[in-house]
Amino acid sequence: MLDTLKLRDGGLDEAQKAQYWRDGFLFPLPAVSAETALAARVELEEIERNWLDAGLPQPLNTYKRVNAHVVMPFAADLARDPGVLDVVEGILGSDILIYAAELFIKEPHTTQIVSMHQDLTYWGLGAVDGLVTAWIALSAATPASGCMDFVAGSHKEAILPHEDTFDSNNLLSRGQEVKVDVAEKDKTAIEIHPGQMSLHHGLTIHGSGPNVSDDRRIACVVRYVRPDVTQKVGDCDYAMLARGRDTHGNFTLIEPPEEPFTPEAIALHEEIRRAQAEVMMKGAQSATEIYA
Ligand SMILES: O=C(O)CCC(=O)C(=O)O
Repeated sequence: MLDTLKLRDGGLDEAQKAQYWRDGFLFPLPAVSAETALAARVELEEIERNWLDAGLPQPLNTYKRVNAHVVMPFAADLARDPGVLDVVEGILGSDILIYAAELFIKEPHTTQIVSMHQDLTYWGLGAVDGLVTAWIALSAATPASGCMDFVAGSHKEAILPHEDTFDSNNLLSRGQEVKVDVAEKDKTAIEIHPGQMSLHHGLTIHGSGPNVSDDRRIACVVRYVRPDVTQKVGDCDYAMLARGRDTHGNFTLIEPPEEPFTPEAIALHEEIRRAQAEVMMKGAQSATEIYA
């Protein structure tokens, strides 16, 4: 287990920024305190108890996997946490929008994996540098619990061809897999612990294995964009202002929720999900529940 990287005045120093741009990822970074991570997990598990069978328009899993920050206050709070944003600012600059927040959960002793892929493949945003993902651990992410593996330097590639598998054992929407054989020796295991995070570039090849541990592997995964990023495939797209100003107006700005699953937030979530499904599922040969 690596030591947490030391920040300078809460942010990245020049060597850490250079490492991110060289490798396409950086970890283990402090995100929130272990207490805050635990409180977020408790809130998530309360939502799982209270809302699973509460007659939501979509299955609860859809709200967890797609734009959780629109309907779950704890996800919007984590995404706007000043400690996280101070670090993200070192990559994107001082104007920061939240493009998405997703809960990637692997239950103990399950076989679900994430195939090796590049995030930007189906998002309609192009092969941009202005998107970074903060993967915030709410439980231990270790090789046993199915932590992510990154391929260093792979963000310098274009968007590579991917194949859709629609495999139900794959947590990704299309089960997409990059058509490149990644050797085990080229993978870096991203072990992080509750309250820590990793950052990765939108083109970095990454995936993760099954959770053979006794605990759930829970991450709140936040995608941040600079305001100059644009949706190039869909007619419109959405983002939440996290810090600074929206200097470009490329996204419809949305507000964080005050309570879980208010009717207004559910309606907004559906509007965004439909717009993003047009882009995410373009050309797909099969359907998937979260973007149905
Ligand atoms: O949580 C995982 O194992 C994979 C998440 C992922 O693909 C991502 O954060 O881009």
